Amino acid sequence: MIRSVIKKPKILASEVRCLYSSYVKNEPSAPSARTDIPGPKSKALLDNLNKLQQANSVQLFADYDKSIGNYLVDVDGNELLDIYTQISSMPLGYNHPDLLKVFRDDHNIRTLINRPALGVFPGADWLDKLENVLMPVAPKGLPCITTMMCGSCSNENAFKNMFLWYRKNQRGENVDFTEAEKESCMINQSPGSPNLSILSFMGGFHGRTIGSLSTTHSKYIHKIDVPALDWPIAPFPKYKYPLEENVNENKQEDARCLAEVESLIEKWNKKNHHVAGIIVEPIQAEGGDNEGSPEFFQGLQQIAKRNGVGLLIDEVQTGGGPTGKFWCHEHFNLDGPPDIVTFSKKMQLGGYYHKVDFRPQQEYRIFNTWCGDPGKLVILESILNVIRRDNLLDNVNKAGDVLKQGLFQAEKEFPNIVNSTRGRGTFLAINAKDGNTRDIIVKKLKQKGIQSGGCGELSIRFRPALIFEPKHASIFLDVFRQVLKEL
Ligand code: PSZ
Repeated sequence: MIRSVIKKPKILASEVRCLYSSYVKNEPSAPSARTDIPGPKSKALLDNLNKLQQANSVQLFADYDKSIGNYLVDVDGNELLDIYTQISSMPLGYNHPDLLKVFRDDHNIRTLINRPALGVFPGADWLDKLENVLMPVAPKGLPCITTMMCGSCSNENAFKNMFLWYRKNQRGENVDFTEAEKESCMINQSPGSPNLSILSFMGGFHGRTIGSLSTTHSKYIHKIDVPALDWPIAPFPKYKYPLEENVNENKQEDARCLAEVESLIEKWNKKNHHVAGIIVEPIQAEGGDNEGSPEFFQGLQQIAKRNGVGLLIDEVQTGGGPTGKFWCHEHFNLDGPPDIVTFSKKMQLGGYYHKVDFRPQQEYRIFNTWCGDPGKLVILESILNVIRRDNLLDNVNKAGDVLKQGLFQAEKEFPNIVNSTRGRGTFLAINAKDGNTRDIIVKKLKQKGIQSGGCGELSIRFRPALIFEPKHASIFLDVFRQVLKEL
């Protein structure tokens, strides 16, 4: 889809700016919705897909040949400005020229098709890729890396890692497993399968596999009918906005939640169901973009250290730059690194960084067939090069500023409809006055060519690509204002 400037009879100044200043050329200059969304072609495809599977979560069918930059193009020809980006997973938008080149390279194609079982037969350049792609963006103080597939399996294996670490600390460094442990674990009994737990937070989302689902508490539809582990669940701060006007109350809220964490650890320890680790998102994303203050996270880290409990920060959704720093927890001025940081989404493959102390003592304890995918790592290599070359974190901060100021403005103009603008970088959210209004806003945005998404009960969330520029923020804000006027 080449949009030639020369062939057009009249060129608008804004269009020229769009064509030449974008990180990705040939983006549409504005969103356009030609049909209802989903349009007739999407609807027909959905009818047929529904014969094969429960597919009612599908919003539209996309044309990934035509989608470009910040614009998701659907099969009906609608060009949607995408501020949702595959649930926050497209750092460079669609069909970025640098990524289109990745598999023109023969070695990279061979890397893709000869997919190894990385835990046993890694390729000659695997170490080089880890050292030169994943380690340069490692959170400060975390020198070890374990690669995995998706966010859920990263958290799942990170939990195991925390349990192994906890038991190692109990056992002492060089103590062998006992016969009783070896036998009892085979029938899911202690001492081999110990009664340990992971503390998580109300409103958190960490995945849908059985272990991670027990730490997910955002919506019942994720959990209902599935057995859950009896693990402690602490309250996550719920702040009053605007933050500057509610400093004292929000401080008390931090203290309340931290006290509850400490008391839950004590309670679970007492009933011999010791807490081995804590899992927390730096911003609870699925649960409604609930922020925790730096002080909250500092306090949480102190509690973890004081109690000999591991601290896992889940950066699956926040990692890779959308908050204006590569990792969101860098905003928190922690006293040293967390013990484990999990990632996926924008990082293309899953995995986690961790402290040396969390390294299992025996091989095959954290292991599966693929242990990640080198094919994804060569894509990530290009993504990270583009982020550095084009200074995209700087762009995130600039676009985020425009977007956030515009959202504050919208709150002022429409105080009865929207409130509680919050977030960092372009990882922002705003609340509607109620869930129904939120759903109407998301729907109307879609009909005007904006692909957005809700989270929690009331929130509209912003998850654009790192190539979302101030001009895209302005386009969004214009449409947003129109929608709010129509309500
Ligand atoms: O409904 C779902 O299954 C969704 S919607 C968004 C997600 C999942 N996010 C995934 C996610 C996450 O946001 C955080 C903070 N941690 C873990 C996960 C799980 O990642 P995946 O989906 O790759 O297993």
